[in-house]
Amino acid sequence: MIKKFSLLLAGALVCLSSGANAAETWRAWNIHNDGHPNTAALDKFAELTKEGTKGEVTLEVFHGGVLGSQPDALEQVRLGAIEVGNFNLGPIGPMVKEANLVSLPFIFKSVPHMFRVLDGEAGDIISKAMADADLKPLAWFDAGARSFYTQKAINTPADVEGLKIRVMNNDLYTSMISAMGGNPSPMAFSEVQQALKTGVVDGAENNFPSYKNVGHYEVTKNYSLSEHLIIPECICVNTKKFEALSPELQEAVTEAAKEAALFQRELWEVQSAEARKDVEAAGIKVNEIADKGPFQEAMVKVYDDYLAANPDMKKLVETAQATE
Ligand code: GTR
Repeated sequence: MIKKFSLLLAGALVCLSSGANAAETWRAWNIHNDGHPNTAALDKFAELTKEGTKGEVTLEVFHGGVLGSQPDALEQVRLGAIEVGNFNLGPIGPMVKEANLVSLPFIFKSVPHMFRVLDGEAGDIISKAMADADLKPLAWFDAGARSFYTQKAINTPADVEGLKIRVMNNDLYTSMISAMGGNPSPMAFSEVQQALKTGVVDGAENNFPSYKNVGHYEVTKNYSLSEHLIIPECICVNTKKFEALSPELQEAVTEAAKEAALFQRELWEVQSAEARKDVEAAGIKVNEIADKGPFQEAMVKVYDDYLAANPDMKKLVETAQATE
């Protein structure tokens, strides 16, 4: 009897350590609420993962940033305390140097150009570096372009002078605002609306869905289309958790992420146009900037300083710039 029991126990242990049949539940972090395209895309990812892995991997998605701020959640995923999340590559830059490519202002000519860069050699280098840092990207989301919103319209870099502008956590964004004579204020996303309302900051920058979805449009009057940053987002998973899955399950989860990303990109196109219309209907003035040249010129110093401090990033920058 004892012998039989120990055999059974040994069998169970082998099974557990190989991870062969152990069904997994992964926690997924999402900063956005209902009504944002990424929320729908993450729910889709959960549905497709369950289907594709036949219930071997189940995702429990936590929306609205309830599992913590983005920089905290990134650390949690790296540690394996949260398994997966939809992250903006902006706050990943300080953790994974290669990912900072996308945070150089005006590095991409357009969203399609950004996807072409990610699908090429530069994307492979970024993906590998992120995976090595325990943030393996399974698929890329569209996040449009980020523009400034403030009380008065911005037409030239001089209009940013003296303004306190909220940015995400990344030294490149602080340099970007400083290069225009503004005062950068890094802050968690969840604090921005209150900071705008109370005048702690004069403005912020984001895409239309985020501007609308968390009510930033209620407390700023002008959205000026500087489109200075085009930052991709990822579905990123803790590398070790992912690699502990069987090759079949890895493939199924990757497929689910890629399909969810295609869904996200379609939704993004429709819903970011809708978000623009909605804020305009609510009285926001969307200000077209006739000439973005002066903004690009103001960024020369940002590139120079950055490349002087990170000469090993030069090749990656050139690869992105040379991508048609
Ligand atoms: C949004 C993005 C979030 C977060 C936020 C921010 O556009 O989807 O992940 O980065 O911007 O400004 O903090």
